[in-house]
Amino acid sequence: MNAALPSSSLRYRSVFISDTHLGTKGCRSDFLADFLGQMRCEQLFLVGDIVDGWRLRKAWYWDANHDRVVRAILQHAKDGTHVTYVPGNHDEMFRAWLPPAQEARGVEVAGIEVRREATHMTASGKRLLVIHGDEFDGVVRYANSVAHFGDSAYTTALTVNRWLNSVLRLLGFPYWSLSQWLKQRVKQAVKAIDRFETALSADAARRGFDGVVCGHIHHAEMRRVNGVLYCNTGDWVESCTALVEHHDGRLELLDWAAVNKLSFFRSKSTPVAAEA
Ligand SMILES: [Mn+2]
Repeated sequence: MNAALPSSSLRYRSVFISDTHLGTKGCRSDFLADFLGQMRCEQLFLVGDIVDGWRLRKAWYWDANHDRVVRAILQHAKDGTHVTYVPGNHDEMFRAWLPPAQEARGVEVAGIEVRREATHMTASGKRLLVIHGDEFDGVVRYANSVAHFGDSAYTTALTVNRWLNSVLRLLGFPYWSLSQWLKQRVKQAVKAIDRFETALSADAARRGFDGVVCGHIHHAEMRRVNGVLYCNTGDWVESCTALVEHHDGRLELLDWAAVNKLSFFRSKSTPVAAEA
């Protein structure tokens, strides 16, 4: 475990990850296990939806890489990294054990501190609120499906649209624009993301924080929103991103897949257990 010597560039003061969704097929546990095994940090924050046990889902999925991820996290704790776990809505079962959000300490489990929310002080003196973000679902009204359309998906959609409309014409139906529908969906998604960022930043500002670190919407971002630093760690289903703090307090969004030129089409190693 963690046998490979980490390159000095993978040493951080703190690392924040969220939305890994362990227990689902979508989790890029292979990439995540590599990242966790290679990096070193003083503080590791697990910002929710780490394990996906949402409403006792029927399609539980676990393979050797999911094991590697869990072992790597426990190893970090053993090696002296302060690991903080802030559960999200998909791992809300852990929330039941916890004292109210603003209490000084959480509950310690296997060397990991589990808390409803956390505060982090950067090396440069910035005070950050660390929360998953689903607390704001009531305020943020999402589009029916907050879809993520990449350029290639969009191009494919347009091709499908041409075929679809040939069929519709043959059957005597009027033209239906998939691209307009998709554009509308994307617009709604962008608006929802904006509402989320605004709501969290406003709350962090109201509570006197310099910034907020969150997850939940699977959209990695680091930007100033109304004078507050808004950081979203992204996810390990699609983006494979982490927020890292360098030793001088500098924050950076690390795109693990891009840095390592990983292909999302690469198949994962053979699963040891898979249940549908
Ligand atoms: Mn979530």
